Amino acid sequence: MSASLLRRRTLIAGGAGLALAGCDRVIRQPTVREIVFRGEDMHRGLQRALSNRDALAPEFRPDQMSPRFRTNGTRDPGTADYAALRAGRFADWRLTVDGLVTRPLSLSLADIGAFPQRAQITRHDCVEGWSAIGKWQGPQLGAVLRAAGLRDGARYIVFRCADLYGGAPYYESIDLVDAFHPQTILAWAMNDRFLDVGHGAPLRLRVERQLGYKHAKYLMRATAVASLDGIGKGRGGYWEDNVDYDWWAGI
Ligand SMILES: Nc1nc2c(c(=O)[nH]1)N[C@H]1C(S)=C(S)[C@@H](COP(=O)(O)O)O[C@H]1N2
Ligand SMILES: [Mo]
Repeated sequence: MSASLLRRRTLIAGGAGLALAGCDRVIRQPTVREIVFRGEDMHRGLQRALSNRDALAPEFRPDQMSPRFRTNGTRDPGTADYAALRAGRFADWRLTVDGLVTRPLSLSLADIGAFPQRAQITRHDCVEGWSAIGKWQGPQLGAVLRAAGLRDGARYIVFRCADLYGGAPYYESIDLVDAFHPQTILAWAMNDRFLDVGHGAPLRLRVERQLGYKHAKYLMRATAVASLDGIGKGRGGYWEDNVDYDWWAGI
């Protein structure tokens, strides 16, 4: 083997972190240097995973919107309380914003509409394997949380809904990275109309970097908490607690 070929072979072996080059195989223990590089790769991967959480979900053109957007989970909460709110066209509905905030809020739909609005055409991905593209409009959750003023120690926002699962309101939670993500909105409009009952009237969460079950419909309450320990069975959501779905449902 010539000297230059040998150098080349060494380079290949070092660069790829593998002891494999040409037609012969050398089995040996990885060097410290290789182990360190592998660790660095892992570290970088982790960093990427974390910083990617600020990335935007794809947005689509109006002509890409799904002609039909199915409903899933609860299609009507069906409680007397919800029926009364619905009969009054949600004039008496309020979103309670409480927990670790300096100014607890009770927001009407008019209040929700008075925040700066964001509209986005995004793809909804349900864990059950269907997707649909729709247009959503409402204030950024971050703006609402700033109005309430998060207190030190707040780390998660817990949502409680008007529909009941086993007698208790459907609940979900997200951390502050998702809560302040620019595409995380409280949507009162879908496809340029008021949200219908099937899709979560009068208000639902859109948290576009996560799977469908995180997008709580029929919102009644958003609570800032330090920990998910006291919420349900402690995993942060109805499905997480009862069907072992992941709390982090990033897509
Ligand atoms: N309150 C509440 N929110 C919910 C659900 C539910 O049953 N109750 N189902 C979730 C699931 S699994 C999905 S896929 C979406 C479905 O939203 P859609 O009915 O608008 O398609 O809502 C999510 N949010
Ligand atoms: Mo879903």
